[in-house]
Amino acid sequence: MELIFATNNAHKLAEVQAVLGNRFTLRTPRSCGITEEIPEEQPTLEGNALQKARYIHERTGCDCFADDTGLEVEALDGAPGVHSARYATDGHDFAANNRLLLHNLEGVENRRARFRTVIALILNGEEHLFEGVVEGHIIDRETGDEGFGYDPLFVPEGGVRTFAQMSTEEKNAVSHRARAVRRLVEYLHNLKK
Ligand code: ITT
Repeated sequence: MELIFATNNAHKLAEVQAVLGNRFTLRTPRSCGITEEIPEEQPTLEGNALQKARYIHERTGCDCFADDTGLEVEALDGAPGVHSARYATDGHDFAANNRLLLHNLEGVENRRARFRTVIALILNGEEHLFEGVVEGHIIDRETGDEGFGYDPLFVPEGGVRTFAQMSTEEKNAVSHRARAVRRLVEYLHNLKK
C-alpha cells in the first residue's frame, strides 16, 4: 500500500518507515512536487495533523497522513505542547528550544513530561485520528546524539537513557509516534479482513 506522509521532517519519516517496514511505501510531499512548508496554524495537535493531511490531500487526491507532536511538561501547564517546534524561535531551532526548556525548568522539582502524537489519516476521502503517548521526565542537561528535537532531554518512564541515546528501533519500542503508527497500521489491517 502506498501513502503520502505529509511531513518535511526526515527524522520522523525514518522512524515511521521503520515501524511500517516494507508493507507500506511512504511517499514524501517533495516526491509529489510539493516543496513548500506545509501550514500548521491550529491551536491543537489534532487540528494541525488534520490541516497538514488535508493540505496534501487537496493537492494530490491521494491517501495520506500527517503527524503532529508536542512535548507536554506538567510543571509548565502542558507547554510547549502544540508550540513545540516554535518554542524559542520562529523556526525549528532544536538547540534553542532545549535551552529554553531547561531555563524554564531551572529549580523545578517536578520534571514529569510526556510526548503526544496525533496522526490524521485521509483514506478514500475519509478522515481518521490516532493518538500515541509516552510518559517520562526531563533531565537537566542534553544527553545523546541520536534522534531530534527534545530527544536529548527526555527519558521515557522506566528507563535511564534519553531518546537521543537510543537507536531508532529502541525509541520505536516505546515512543509516542510508534504507538500512534501502530494504531494506524492496526486500523488499516482490520479494513482488509
Ligand atoms: P512536520 O510538521 O513537517 O511533520 P515538524 O518538525 O514541524 O515536522 P511537529 O510540528 O509535529 O513536527 O513537531 C513539533 C516539534 O516537536 C518538533 O520540531 C520537535 O522539536 C518536537 N518533536 C516532535 N517529535 C519529536 C520526537 O519524537 N522527539 C523529540 N522531539 C520531537
